Amino acid sequence: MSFEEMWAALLPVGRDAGTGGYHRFAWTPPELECRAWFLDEARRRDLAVERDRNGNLFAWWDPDGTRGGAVLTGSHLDSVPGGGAFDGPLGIVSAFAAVDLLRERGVRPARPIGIAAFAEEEGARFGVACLGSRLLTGAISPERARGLRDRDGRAFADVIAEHDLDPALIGPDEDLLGRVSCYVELHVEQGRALAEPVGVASAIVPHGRWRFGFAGEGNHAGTTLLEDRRDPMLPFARMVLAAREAAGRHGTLTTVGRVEVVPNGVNAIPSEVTAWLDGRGPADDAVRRTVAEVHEAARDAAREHGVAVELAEESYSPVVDFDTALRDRVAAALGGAPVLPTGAGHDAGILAARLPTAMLFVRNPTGVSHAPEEHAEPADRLAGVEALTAVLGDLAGG
Ligand code: HGY
Ligand code: MN
Ligand code: MN
Ligand code: MN
Repeated sequence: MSFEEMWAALLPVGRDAGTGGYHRFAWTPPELECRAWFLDEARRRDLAVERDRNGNLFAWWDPDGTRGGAVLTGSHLDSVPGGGAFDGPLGIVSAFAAVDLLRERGVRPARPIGIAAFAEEEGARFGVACLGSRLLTGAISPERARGLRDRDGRAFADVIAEHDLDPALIGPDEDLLGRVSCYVELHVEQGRALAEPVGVASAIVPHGRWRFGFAGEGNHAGTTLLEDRRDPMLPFARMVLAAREAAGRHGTLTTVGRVEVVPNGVNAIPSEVTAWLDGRGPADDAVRRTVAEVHEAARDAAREHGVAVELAEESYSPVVDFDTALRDRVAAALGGAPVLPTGAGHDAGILAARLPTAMLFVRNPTGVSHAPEEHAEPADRLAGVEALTAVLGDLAGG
């Protein structure tokens, strides 16, 4: 199957016909359909397929059966709610297309080439970003992961058990990591910095997620006087505004989402509000100060309204500076390419703690991501495949 044929096959999966946004949450039917597509494409190419103990998928091209020193590429299949078509899948479709090109050109890699589809990269179902690659590398404890719950209250352990994964076995896989020499991820650009079709990543800025829980007192909207209310909506509202104000003060970026209101009626004062804060910025201390100021504002407002507030840090990734030797080698394999940082997190950022890691970005003319307008032109997609082919051919030798 050509790139465009693979792309056409994936495009409708999990896509909302009305908004054009994608809803491919880990272990839900659309994402399972994408997983099946991944396995089909791997088998079509006689690649050895592997699912690790955490549910990450791998397809290996290992003509000499050496198993070791593999060059791994790939990305993720899951999406944010209402996400774009390219964030994740572009890296995987491009990887299969790059293997095809290498074979067409008679390349027999001296090292195995692997294609990964990491599970729950967006954290859209269980809240923690890059859950699959965090488990693989030991960046999250299996105990904590087992207890993570989705928005229906279902535990991660129970969900993966339905897919023949043993929750007792999730966690680092040193054998698998030991078979990999480096990881190169191709991803759609999530911004508008690229003037050329393909760029190379220099770094990922610090970013994290914090869960705010506001507990008040549910009551009747029509019979509870203002002075008798303990309405969690009010400190929540203050938290949202404080997030924007603090970001402005510290040059950071804050976003509030994944809001749950209980019971979320119109004529019932809520008893609880849960809201997640996504915080990112140029430096750790700027992000930390931003979150601290949001927390302080939320606490003050909670006190004023007789509401309890709880803050939990769900995930935090300090700045990732990609391996400079690999970065420069990748740029050289492309005959030179723009080098740029990103404000988006990636599995590559998690794997960078364990392996030399690099990223390629494919130009996005809209600059929009995590929304249906995310885009990459066909010519740029093919430029991305050519770039990945050159990089894999260089790194895997042969
Ligand atoms: O949220 C992110 O930064 C990434 O797109 N997962
Ligand atoms: Mn994303
Ligand atoms: Mn992504
Ligand atoms: Mn009533």
